[in-house]
Amino acid sequence: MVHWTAEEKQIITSLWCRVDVGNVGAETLGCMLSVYPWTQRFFADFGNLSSASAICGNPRVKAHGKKVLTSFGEAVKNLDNIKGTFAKLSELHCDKLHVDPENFKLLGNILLIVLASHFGKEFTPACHATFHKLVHVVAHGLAHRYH
Ligand code: HNI
Repeated sequence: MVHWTAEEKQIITSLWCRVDVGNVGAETLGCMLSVYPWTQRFFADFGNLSSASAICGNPRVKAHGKKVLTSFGEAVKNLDNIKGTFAKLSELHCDKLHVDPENFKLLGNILLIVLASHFGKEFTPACHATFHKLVHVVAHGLAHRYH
């Protein structure tokens, strides 16, 4: 099981309660779709994803980004049981959606960049290291069904 120090838990919860899941979620998902365009194939019914500005303005991207980041917040609430928390979602992404688990890592890395840009200097190296660990654990939890 993953171990979190008291300091790591403190860093995660104190930053996360200030994350605007709507904005950060939309930006993170939008950025993934722009920078890694092959991820668009999972969202074929989302409408216009033909350019970065189309992606940014796409209401389905915004809504889904919020949904994904809200779900990510469940990991923050359940740091000691991330695998269990994402068991059902892992089944969905694997069995139904057939999402390549590599993409969870891509999304996690983008989330780090978006958080760093939102929080600026407050996103200290300790913060970065802790969130890096968190996105890794979440990606691992979501990929669990594939193992
Ligand atoms: Ni993901 C649906 C959470 C990464 C493709 N995804 C969901 C839902 C949640 C969710 C919650 C809604 C489930 C439901 O309707 O019951 N996804 C997460 C989380 C991460 C993640 C927490 C990573 C941190 N998903 C990804 C990635 C891809 C992805 C990286 C593809 C590249 N997800 C999907 C697709 C759907 C989806 C596709 C269905 C979308 C729809 O509504 O049609």
